[in-house]
Amino acid sequence: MSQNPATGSVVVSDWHRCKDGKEYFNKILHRKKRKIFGLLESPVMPPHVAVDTVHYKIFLTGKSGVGKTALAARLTGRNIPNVHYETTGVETTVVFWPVKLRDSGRVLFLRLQLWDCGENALRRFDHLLPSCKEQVDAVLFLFSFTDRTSFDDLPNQISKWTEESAGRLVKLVVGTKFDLFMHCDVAQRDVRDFQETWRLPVLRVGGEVSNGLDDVSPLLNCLAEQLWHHDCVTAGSVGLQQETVTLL
Ligand SMILES: Nc1nc2c(ncn2[C@@H]2O[C@H](COP(=O)(O)OP(=O)(O)O)[C@@H](O)[C@H]2O)c(=O)[nH]1
Ligand SMILES: [Mg+2]
Repeated sequence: MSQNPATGSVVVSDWHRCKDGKEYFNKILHRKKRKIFGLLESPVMPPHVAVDTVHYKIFLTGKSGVGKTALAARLTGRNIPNVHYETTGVETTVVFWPVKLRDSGRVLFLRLQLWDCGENALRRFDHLLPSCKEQVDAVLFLFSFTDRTSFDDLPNQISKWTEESAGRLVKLVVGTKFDLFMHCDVAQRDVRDFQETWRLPVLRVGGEVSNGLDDVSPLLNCLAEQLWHHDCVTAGSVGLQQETVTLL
């Protein structure tokens, strides 16, 4: 697997704050709040604006109560459930996110389908995990800053997915409940050490969901970068293989 791209090297960071991004970000907002998209809905751009939409399937994993359902809500601009109840099966949510590629200036709409599955349901129904894994593009490994065991279990979780996927997957780590610093159980030094050892991006989330895009843009841009870079590397290596076959 190639090295992860540096933050901001693939897509324009903070594009949601730039003037030329406004037209695109307006399509995912409604009265200054995030627009909720159903499974069959998508942002509609005027005919003269050609934008390709790239589809990705993203699986959220982490122990029960770590904040998977809350993260899916946060990324779509919905309120976080105050009371924890175990997700009863699989819940899928669609997030649209426009990005501008730094090299070419090309604009893409990412359509991220988030798959959030309750841990109990996964244990009880054997068919759920295979369908979550089918054609998955990225896995978000969640740990909670207030639960040390969820952090300590990350290497185990990541290794399991790495063995199976053989580098086909984008992996990101998300630390939740970063707002509950009084109860923090994971030191920043430990996070830095983890990041150096595993060479995976670690993002931090927490607090109330805001209506603005500042809250979600670091995570969504980071995910966009990793996914697009991964696609380019895969397409490049496929191209090379085909060239070799033609030469032979
Ligand atoms: N303060 C705070 N609470 C959170 C955060 N994320 C999740 N929670 C709370 O933690 C509990 C479990 O979250 P949930 O998303 O249902 O966990 P899941 O079992 O992994 O889906 C809920 O009561 C949420 O309100 C966060 O970032 N900050
Ligand atoms: Mg849940």
